[in-house]
Amino acid sequence: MKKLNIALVGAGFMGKAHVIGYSNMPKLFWPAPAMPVLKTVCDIVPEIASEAKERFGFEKCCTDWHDVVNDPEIDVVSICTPNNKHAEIAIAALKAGKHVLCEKPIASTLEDAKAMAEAAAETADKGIISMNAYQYRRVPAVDLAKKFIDEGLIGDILNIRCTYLQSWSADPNSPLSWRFQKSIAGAGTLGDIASHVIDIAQYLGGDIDQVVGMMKTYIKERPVQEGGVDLLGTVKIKENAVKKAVDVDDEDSFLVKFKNGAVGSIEATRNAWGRNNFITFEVHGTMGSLTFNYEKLNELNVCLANDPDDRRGFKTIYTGPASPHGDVTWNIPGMNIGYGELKAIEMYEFIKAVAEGYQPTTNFQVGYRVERVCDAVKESSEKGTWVQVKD
Ligand code: SOE
Repeated sequence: MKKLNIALVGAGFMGKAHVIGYSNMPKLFWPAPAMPVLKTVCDIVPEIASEAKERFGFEKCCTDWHDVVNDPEIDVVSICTPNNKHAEIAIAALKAGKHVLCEKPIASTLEDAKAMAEAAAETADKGIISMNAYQYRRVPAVDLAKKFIDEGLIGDILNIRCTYLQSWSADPNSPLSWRFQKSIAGAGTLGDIASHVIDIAQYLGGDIDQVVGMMKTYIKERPVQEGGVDLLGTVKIKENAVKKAVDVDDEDSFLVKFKNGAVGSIEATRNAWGRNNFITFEVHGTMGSLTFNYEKLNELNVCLANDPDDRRGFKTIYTGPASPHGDVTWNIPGMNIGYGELKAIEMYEFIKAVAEGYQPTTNFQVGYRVERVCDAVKESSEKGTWVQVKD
């Protein structure tokens, strides 16, 4: 079986998720499209790099990403750094002939996102694969929703309502990670999590054409965390810690018009106590409705208009072996999958695309389109008007 040497750049929380995905993929999907080999892990913090080598089982570690991009042994670069580093690493890796899986949002600026999409388009001709890590569209229940839509079972889509609500930054004393700094993250909630549901909305409903919305920052400063590690509010900071300004959005709410005439809404915040990874959508069509909530990710709710009047209502489908990506699920529906299996699905899609030589559904062009929607939301929030998403 073909082997692909993987380099991971950025060994924090998301780096761990990529490793779990690569390691478990062949155990769940067999025969695997190719065998990922954990070759090199790179992190700018030397202790994190060497700990990740030992913990995750990489053969080598380093602290400078140029070393992996210039290493002829490396086939694939998985980018899990803060957003402002995505473009330079991804473009250099693509130009060096490496396949690239990059975390979302694609970049911290629209210019960088465009440059990445252009580099991906140029190198695609040479068989180089790019992918953005918009994994939630690959949840089996979400893919099943897409199947219902594609098969015309809920008719023409009228409305798609999405939310992504989390709670990890609701405490004003949770640390000022890079996710609250515009120079590193580019945007706050918008790029970090609204981007996921923008991707899902466009996956299910086609391209978004126009947006009108608002963005708000409630918590204007946060205590500085020591050590530079992205602790996502799980750590308590010392009471007298220095506070610094937050210059990104906490909360985004916007209405959308799709190119196909459907309408919808998207809301996102990381400050909603009690909401943890509350990714939801409702799709209403002329012939039925679909609803999903990631906090119950093994369930899709379906209501079909043609059911008899006295028994029309939502029924719950529990995803399992018969569902999209059923290999990843256990033998009996209801045994359920979680975030770890989802990462294995993501790596399966990526490695399969690399092994078979086609661009996956969340390639850099798709990531760039999400970024253009985000940019239109920013402009709309400043101007208070509907804004056209640039084509
Ligand atoms: C933090 O909000 C975060 O880690 C996001 O960056 C991820 O994209 C999301 O999937 C989980 O939450």
